[in-house]
This record gives sequence, structure tokens and C-alpha cells, in this order.
Amino acid sequence: MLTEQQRSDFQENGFVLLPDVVSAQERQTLIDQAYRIIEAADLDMSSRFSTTDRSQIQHDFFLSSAQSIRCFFEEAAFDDNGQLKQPRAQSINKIGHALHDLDPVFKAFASRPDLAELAQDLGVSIPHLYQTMVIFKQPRIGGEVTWHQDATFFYTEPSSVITYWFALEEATLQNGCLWVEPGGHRGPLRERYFRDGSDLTMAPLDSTPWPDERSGTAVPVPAGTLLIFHGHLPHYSAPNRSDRSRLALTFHVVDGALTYDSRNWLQRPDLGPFVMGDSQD
Ligand SMILES: O=C(O)CCC(=O)C(=O)O
Repeated sequence: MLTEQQRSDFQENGFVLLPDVVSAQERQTLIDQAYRIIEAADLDMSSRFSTTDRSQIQHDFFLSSAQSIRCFFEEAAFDDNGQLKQPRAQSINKIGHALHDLDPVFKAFASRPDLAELAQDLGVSIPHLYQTMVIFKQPRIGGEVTWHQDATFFYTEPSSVITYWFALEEATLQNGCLWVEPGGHRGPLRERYFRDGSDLTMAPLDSTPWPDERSGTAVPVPAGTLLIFHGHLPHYSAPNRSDRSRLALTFHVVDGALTYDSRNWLQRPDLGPFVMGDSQD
């Protein structure tokens, strides 16, 4: 449960930091499971993920990941001949996007009642969990995540998406911690990511410039910390050139009392809603 102060920090800054939400044992269980998923996956070598060049994303593989568990490679994982430069476990950019529905370990974690209460404390009356990702930020090749706002991808009217960002490992300036623009959630939504059939388009809405590393603030955090942020909060993470990974687990949570826009890229007609806090059996 959030204190009055934490709620007002969220209103004021667009984010709130909660230390020690994920115990060392839970972190290890989640990390081990993530690597087990990679080892068991039937990998598609062309499925790369990049926020600097979205045209590289394989549309069908990406779209179907809304209702399944898919592994996406780092752009820089391959040599000039298309061969992996390091073992597969150190080549994956992220796993997404229905881990909370389809994987028992991630489902159990996403079902923690206290995580549902946090969303309700922040005004999300019926917390529908739409998307789960494990983001690896691999040593040396972990790619940049360019400045963006999550309401671009999870649009409701009014805006309701909040993001849970769990540090499964320590996040530092060196290994690509998150950056945010405190208070930037009061600004306009700059872009929308539209889906029309299998076409995906990033449409500009507002020309307000993105923050940069001078106007933004780095958020280095110890492992186990949860950062929850507003869907309009601009955020970013730098490439990882260090020799340590920076695993994070993210949830994107939308208010089920509102209409989820049918043009959002992520649609999950076969799975139905995952309501945090409800028994999922
Ligand atoms: O973990 C990162 O580097 C970026 C995560 C992010 O942008 C998100 O989950 O919306």
C-alpha cells in the first residue's frame, strides 16, 4: 500500500520508487526462468528488436507475441555473416509479451495481491495487465531504448496506463539504468503507435521535443526496486557498454474500466483480460 507521500510524489513527478519489492529469492527464480525460456525457445534468427529502427521488427512474429512468449535478439548480437557473436543466452534483447498468462513462474509473480493494490492506490480501478517483458540489457551489446511515453502503445481515453519496472539486477549508469523526465508526465502525448491489420505506424501527435541526458534524470537503483511510472512520463535507457547485464521485468497495466483502443498494437482476443489481484485459476 502506498503512503500519502508516495501518492503525491507520483502526482508531482510522474513516478514513485519502492525499494525491496522483489526479494533476492524471487529475483533468482524469475531470472532462472527467463534463461530457461531462452534455452527452450525455438528461436527465429531474424526476430531482432530495436527502438532506433522499428522497420527491423518482423511484423508477424511481433504481432503474435502479444498472445505468446517470444524472444527477440539484440541488434548487435550478430557478426557480418549473420552468426551469433556470443551464446544465445547473452544475445537476447527481451522476452515478451504474455509471460504473465502463459508462464507459471511469471504468472505467480504477477498475481501477488500487493502489486494489484499499488495500481488501485494510483487510481487504476481495475488493473488489467496487458504486457510483460523481461529486458536483458546484455553486457556490451545491450541497445538503447529511445525516449518514449508508454501511452503511445497503450492508449485509452483518458490515459490510464502505468508501468511497473522491476530491477531484477542492480541498474547503474554504466549498465543502462532508466532515465526519466521528472514532471514530464504533465506534457502532451507526442506519438501514437497504430495498428491497422498487420500494418504498424508511429504517428506524430505533438512536436514537443524529447528530453535528453541534460534535462532528464538517471534513476540508478538496487536490485529488487520497483519503479512505477505514469503513461505520459518520457523515459529512456542508454546502451550498455559495461560487462554487467541489467535485467528488468516490466508490466504495462491499463484501467479495465475504460475502453482499450482497438488500434493499439497489442490485442489479446484469445487470452482475455488478466486482472491483477483476481485469482487466475
Ligand atoms: O528497461 C528499459 O531499458 C526500458 C523499459 C521501457 O521503456 C518500458 O518498459 O516502457
